[in-house]
Amino acid sequence: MLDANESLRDEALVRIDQCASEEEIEQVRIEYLGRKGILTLRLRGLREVPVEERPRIGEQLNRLRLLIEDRLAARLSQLKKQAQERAIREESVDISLSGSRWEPGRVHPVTLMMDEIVDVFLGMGFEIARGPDIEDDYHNFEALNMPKDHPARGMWDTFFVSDDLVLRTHTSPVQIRIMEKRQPPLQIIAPGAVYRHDDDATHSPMFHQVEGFMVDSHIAFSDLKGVLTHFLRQVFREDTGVRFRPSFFPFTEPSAEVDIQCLICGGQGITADRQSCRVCKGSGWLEILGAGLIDPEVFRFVGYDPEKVAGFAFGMGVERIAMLKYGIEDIRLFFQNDLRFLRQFS
Ligand code: FA5
Repeated sequence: MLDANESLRDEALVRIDQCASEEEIEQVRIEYLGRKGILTLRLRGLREVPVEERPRIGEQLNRLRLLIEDRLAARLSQLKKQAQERAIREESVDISLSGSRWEPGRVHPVTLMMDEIVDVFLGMGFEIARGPDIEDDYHNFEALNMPKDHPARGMWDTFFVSDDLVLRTHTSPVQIRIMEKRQPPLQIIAPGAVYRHDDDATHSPMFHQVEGFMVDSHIAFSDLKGVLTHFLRQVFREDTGVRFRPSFFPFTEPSAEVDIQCLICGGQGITADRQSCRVCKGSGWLEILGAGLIDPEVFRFVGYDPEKVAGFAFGMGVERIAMLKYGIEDIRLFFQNDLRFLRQFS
């Protein structure tokens, strides 16, 4: 009996030493000390041992149980320590490795241009307003004096969302939304994205406009000329020539296209090597925005009395201004995310 217990002890200690995980330790514990474990059964079998032998063998078995319990606990803590050391080793940072480079981000050139434009108008006391990109037919066309089926709507190649909703084709609907809610005097700019079914080197299906308008009791065309001339001379050069050319928009009367003197040929129409200027196509002028005095019909739509108020409005393409300012020939460069292009602006 004593020999049998000794060999049980040797065998159990070897098994414990061989355990390589917490799961294996648990398995060995159940095998020896569980309800039907080898040692548990032996302790229960003491009843069959002759009375005079029982104390000695009982004591031996109890010592064996304590020994197995101790060795299991010791092996378990040894395994945990090893696992911890391995984790520390594996997670440690190798400070001799070269670091990864983080490129600082830059503001997109269209955002830079937009901020510059907005800044000049804030300096003149204008306030910023915004409108929705998905606009209803009424605000995008009808209240801007373009009834349904009117041919003037053809000036804007429209993306339709539904019969009544469009992706706004210009920022002019913001004029209507503000005037519906507020009374003059108003001095507002409305920057934002607009959408047209257009796509070539100078036209993009999504681009940005800055709308501006001023409404009060005595606004004249000379106010429009003063504001826009100041703006253009701030963004371009102080001596930039500015020209107002008669044009047509259904929501302004009279209307004008505003040109600046060509920045490449200095308004000569020919370059230093006596070639016709490619940028202004030999005309010496570059079209930059549309403008005019707000049509009395538009005032009637928003409930203003056209006998009592007057105003001007203008709308410009931000990408076009950036193209002229930085000599960029293809509008698509702004949206292709080529870092070699984008990195040139800061
Ligand atoms: C308008 O959109 C008018 N709402 C502007 C206006 C406002 C006039 C208030 C009078 C009073 P137009 O369609 O011309 O007008 O566009 C204005 C500017 O947007 C153009 O001068 C041009 O710079 C720019 N633009 C027009 N279409 C595109 C396009 N597809 N891609 C990039 N820029 C464009």
